[in-house]
Amino acid sequence: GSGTAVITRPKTQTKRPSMYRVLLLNDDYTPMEFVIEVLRIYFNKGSDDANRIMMHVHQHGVGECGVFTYEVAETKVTQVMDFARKHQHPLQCIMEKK
Ligand code: NFA
Repeated sequence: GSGTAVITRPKTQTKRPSMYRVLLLNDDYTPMEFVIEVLRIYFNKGSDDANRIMMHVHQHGVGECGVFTYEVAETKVTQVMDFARKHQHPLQCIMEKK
């Protein structure tokens, strides 16, 4: 405030960005092949990884597709939700802070 001297210490250290998990949620209607396609197209997974992650989501209810910075995670969620809606599947994709 007025008359108060404030000395700030210059901070040159670079902060690491917060990371976000992108998750797929299971449902009863989205075809397994569609989920595999999502994992291959939007998360750059090979067939074996894509199958494993899809089956994990199918059996456990939720599974991790990848970990990204905020803007990248948000873009993946939007792209997957738009793709699912376009094909009239109820697949849900969400992000959470690690
Ligand atoms: N449970 C879906 C089915 O049996 C497959 C699925 C897996 C859906 C992973 C969503 C996520 N057709």
